Amino acid sequence: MKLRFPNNFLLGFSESGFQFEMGLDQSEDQNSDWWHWVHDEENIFSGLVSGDMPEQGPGYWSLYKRDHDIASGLGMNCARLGIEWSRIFPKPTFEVKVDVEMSGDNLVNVIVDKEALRKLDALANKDAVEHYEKIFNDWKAREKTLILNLYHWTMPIWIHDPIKMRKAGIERAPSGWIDQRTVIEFVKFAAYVTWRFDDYVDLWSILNEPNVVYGSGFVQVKSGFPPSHLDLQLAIAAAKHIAEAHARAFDNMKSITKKSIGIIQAMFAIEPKKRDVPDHEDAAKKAKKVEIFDFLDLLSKGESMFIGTREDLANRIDWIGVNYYSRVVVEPSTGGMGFKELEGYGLHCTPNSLSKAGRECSDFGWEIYPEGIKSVLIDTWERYRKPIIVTENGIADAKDRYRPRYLVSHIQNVQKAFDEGIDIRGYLHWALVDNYEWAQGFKMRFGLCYVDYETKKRYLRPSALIFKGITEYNELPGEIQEYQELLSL
Ligand code: PGI
Repeated sequence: MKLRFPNNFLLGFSESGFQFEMGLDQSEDQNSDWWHWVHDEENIFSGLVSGDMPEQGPGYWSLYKRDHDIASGLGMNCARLGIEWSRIFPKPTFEVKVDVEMSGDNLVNVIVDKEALRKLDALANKDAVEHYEKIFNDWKAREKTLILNLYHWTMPIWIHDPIKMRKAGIERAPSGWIDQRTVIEFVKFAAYVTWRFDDYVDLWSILNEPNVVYGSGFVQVKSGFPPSHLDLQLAIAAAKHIAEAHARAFDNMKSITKKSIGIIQAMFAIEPKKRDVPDHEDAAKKAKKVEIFDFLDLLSKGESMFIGTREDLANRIDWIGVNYYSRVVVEPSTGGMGFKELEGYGLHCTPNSLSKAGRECSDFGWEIYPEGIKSVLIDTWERYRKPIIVTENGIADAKDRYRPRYLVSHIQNVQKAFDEGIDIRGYLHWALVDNYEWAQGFKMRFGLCYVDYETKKRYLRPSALIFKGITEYNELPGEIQEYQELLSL
């Protein structure tokens, strides 16, 4: 059976600045929190981060034409790119005055006017601005869709210095999202980027995976994510400020652009250990709310179980980006939030083993669970009724042993969701080429292309040709679906 996509369906790749840009020539950016974080001796020595350096990366800053050629060759019609705040504003923007309105502790309005934009333009690093223009222009000249995402986890060191937070105490260091001033500086950056680059951009996204930023930074502190400071109250403070940053950026961007503005969220299929057992089903429901939907509820309905009611944050999402990799299996727990994530399933498996359910697991130890993408898409659609794009889906698989089947089975499930009437506009793969996987460094290889980090050469993996086969006729032919059938053990 053939499964067809509509003609304007977006098929492409996603990437972020920090993970891809550095590697060649003058591309190193030392002005971000993450650059300092992964260079820190104590972080490396303790094993919190890998010791790999992002400046040895795939070098997209220099090789963007090459990567765009590859993507075009694979028939891709859409790219989701990231822009680095620390490149645009390597120096503080505090001196640019903007009107700010508070209601108690809540930041309810920020106005970045024309004069502020001109001052920001004077402060911006023109080399970086012009270089991004070249990159965007090269992609747009190919008549393709560009989604630009503003925040993919990195920020300038002048606003977030996680090492200094650890050494001097969080009160005595630039503390990123736990400091409300960060909201204002982020809104300036968002307004400036929209004003400067809107001509190139088809769809805007403000945040990539806010749930991971406060969750990994303040709760799952072994993840190697800055500032790695265990404190649930601070996680909530960060979440509140990130939500304010999104909403106030959204308001300012709306006065500059007519284009749709979305948010990208990390989604997992959250499933109960025992189906149809009420307290297990209940635990899964709670986990979904806490880990995935609470933040989106805040920005769509103005309601959060942690932050309360905020009318000024509601209706700030035009489209939703779904990043899906695997599932999480939970059981009830008396402590904590009422649920516990189980080892041996989903994200918590041994690399290259079989999960407790007998499913294959990636180099990262993430269980391959393709039907989960369908349920996540259905849940997201039913809850928000907004257009959806799968903005990330992929697998760490250096040898390309699992990826062909991963790719086909996930796209097949996206199509099934589409056939059920869900408004899905596209599927973007993570990633086009191998890149810097945050605290894990270069070991995790997510690329449709292998990268030789010595020479920066890109080599197509077999999966890349499968992707090409799908874009070629804009459908999943039966012949290719057979790759998926090998999956059942
Ligand atoms: O790990 C692969 C990719 C990253 O390279 C992207 O930057 C990031 O957006 N990925 C996987 C996820 N998110 C991203 C899924 C959620 C997740 C985040 C952190 C799972 C485990 C840890």
